[in-house]
Amino acid sequence: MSTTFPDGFLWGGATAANQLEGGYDAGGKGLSIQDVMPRGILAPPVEEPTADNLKLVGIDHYHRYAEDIALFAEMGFKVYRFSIAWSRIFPNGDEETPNEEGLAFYDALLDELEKHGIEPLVTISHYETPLHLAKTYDGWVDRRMIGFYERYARTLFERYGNRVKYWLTFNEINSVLHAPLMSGGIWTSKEQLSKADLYQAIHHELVASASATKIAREINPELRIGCMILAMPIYPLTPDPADVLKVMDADHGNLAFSDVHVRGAYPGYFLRTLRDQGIELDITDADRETLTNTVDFVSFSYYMSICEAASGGEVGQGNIMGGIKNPKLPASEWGWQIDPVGLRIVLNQFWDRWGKPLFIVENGLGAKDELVEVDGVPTVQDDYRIAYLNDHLVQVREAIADGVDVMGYTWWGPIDVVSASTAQLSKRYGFIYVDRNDDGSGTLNRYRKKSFGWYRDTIASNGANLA
Ligand code: BGP
Repeated sequence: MSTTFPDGFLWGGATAANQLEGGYDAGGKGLSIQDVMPRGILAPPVEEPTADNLKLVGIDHYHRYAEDIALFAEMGFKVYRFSIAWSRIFPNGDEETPNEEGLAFYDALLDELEKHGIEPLVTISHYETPLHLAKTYDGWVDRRMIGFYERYARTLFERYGNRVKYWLTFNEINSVLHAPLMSGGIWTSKEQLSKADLYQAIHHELVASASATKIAREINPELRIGCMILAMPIYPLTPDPADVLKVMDADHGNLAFSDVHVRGAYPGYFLRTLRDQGIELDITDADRETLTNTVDFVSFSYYMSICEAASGGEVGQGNIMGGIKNPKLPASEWGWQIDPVGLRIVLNQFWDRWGKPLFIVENGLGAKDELVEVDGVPTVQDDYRIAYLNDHLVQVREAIADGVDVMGYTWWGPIDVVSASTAQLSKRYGFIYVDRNDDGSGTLNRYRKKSFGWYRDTIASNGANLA
């Protein structure tokens, strides 16, 4: 081991409002797209919230946040990434004034974090566009969304800007290519959506993100704004240059987003993609100017890698976007291929490309857990999760030794939450088990898994316990 984690490394965990809060109509909250997506991205949305939608209650964090944050504190969290439910603050999304009760909820949550000395990291928009904006404006396809988002972001910066330093504008912004409703609030079905509208929506999101960055700096120059992308290293299935070229194209599809976030302008390859498809975007001079408000850091989620090939290969399952299976790698119970070395690879790739501090804001293993009793206390012997965590952190340590500037690491779902893609509770990521099942039954009690103590020791030793 040549080096170790720097002092002040931000260890913690990450969640999203729609996956754990519940209270879907409490405190004046409006409906979000998630309230009508009982099967995640596996099936089209429904008309009304239905009882089979696990997100309506989530894990009842809306009422139990103090208990949950106390458990995070027990693990020694330095940082907690959470998202704000847009429709708690602006129930429809296009109102002039915010909902005070919604704002007060996050004040109370921040009070708990402060009490425990945990730094907040806030995602402004994490897959929870207000339903009204999706249905009335077709989400980000409509330019007016920029104004609604600016008002929402300004409200957050003004209210919490003196106590929240780190902000992320959009969760996994590149996932809109694959999940236009969940990621972009676009009500038109994926099959019906034209490429021109999809790219226009992307443009609006990128402008909104840059505009929020500008607003944040005007309100408080101390604020640090990051972009957030779904990172997935892509390997050629064979050394055939045609496969390598496929990888380059697929990589560009994802990297374009942060190229704009970091460099403030569209890269040539992206403009070519538009030209080749005969798409002319509505990009104003003011938009171009706004895009120059670039981010302070780049954050990303990392779960798996994929392969690409000009032809052949077996298609596997994946995190929103899948790809061709890698014959060299094992997979989780949900078919996501486990690749710790891929994390070191993306950290290096991103650092070499952008030279901005990097923040791993999601990484984790979704698995079926079995609740057992040890000395009369319910727990889960999740050695598989510990192994996943250990192996990925070893690669983070390697990347730091490579010279990469890594700000921190937040494990996805430190407490079991409802899954984004499949809307299940049985796909568990937590160090804390929540007694709730896919049929909605359960006490909602929380239990520490074996990994709880392991992560606590990792944080306490600043990574010195890694195998
Ligand atoms: C990311 C999302 C998260 C989270 C995670 C795990 O794509 O940003 O919201 O849920 O993936 O995915 P899933 O919940 O589908 O297993």
